[in-house]
Amino acid sequence: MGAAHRWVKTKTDYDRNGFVVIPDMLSQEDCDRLLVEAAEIGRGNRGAVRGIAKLPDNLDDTEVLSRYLTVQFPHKASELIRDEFIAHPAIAKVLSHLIGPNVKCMQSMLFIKPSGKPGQAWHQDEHFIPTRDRSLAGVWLALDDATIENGCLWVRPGSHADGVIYDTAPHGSADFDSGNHLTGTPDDADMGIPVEVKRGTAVIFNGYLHHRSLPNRAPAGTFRRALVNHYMSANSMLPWDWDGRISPTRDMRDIVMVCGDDPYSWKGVDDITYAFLRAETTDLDDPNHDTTKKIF
Ligand SMILES: O=C(O)CCC(=O)C(=O)O
Repeated sequence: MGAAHRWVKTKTDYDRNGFVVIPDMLSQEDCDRLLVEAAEIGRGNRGAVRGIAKLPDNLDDTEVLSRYLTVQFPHKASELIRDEFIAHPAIAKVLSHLIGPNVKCMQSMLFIKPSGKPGQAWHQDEHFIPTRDRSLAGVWLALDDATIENGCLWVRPGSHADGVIYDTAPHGSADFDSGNHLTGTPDDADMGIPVEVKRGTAVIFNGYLHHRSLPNRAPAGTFRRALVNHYMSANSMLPWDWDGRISPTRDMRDIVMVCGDDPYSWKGVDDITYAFLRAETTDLDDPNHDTTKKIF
């Protein structure tokens, strides 16, 4: 199969299933560099991350990383992630085929997920990050082999296709971080399929796809690390209030261009988001636990 046909097949699969798996999106060396960077972020040795204080130098990487489930917006604290991995050429190339020639990024997340930490309940990313044209795509980059045991992604293939954002309700389970999961979908009991992948693989999924992950039940001292970036067509404005952190807006402009042109470049770009440690909300008895908020 020639390159052009391969791209057509990749796009057809993405449109039909709502996700594609692309092995070797990152080299093993890139994964190593990102894992070193993750530990430096965790030590407080990169830019400010709200919720992370500078740690003593004598802690090893495992001791450092075991403290964290997810760092939100790591590209705001890490030059490496911002300059090399948001608009990584291999990612830009695939997205230009899946989304269109003009692509921008508005979010990154660094999952550390040490053994014993919870998963993420069924959700749709467009519930949190609304685009006008349904072009949101998550690029989930495995930095460790992701397995059922250590909490890989699970997806419901084709669940994006009806273009409906479903309601959410408390899940009441300690297996999952945050409070809510999807409800009232065509089949809430659908277990979906696990997406077990090797390190360096990208799982690219549509913002309407129902997806989740289970807890990391692998032996103590191990991790299921992944860098997840969210992208969309730059032709669409982004009416995203950053989950209530900023005033309602027609077009959130804290974006990074990934490929092509920005039709709204005349608006300039903002610098309003910041890196922070995502609060873990598995303590469902905590009266301050806000089940309505979650950022993906
Ligand atoms: O990596 C995970 O555990 C969950 C990722 C996820 O839900 C997302 O990227 O939207």
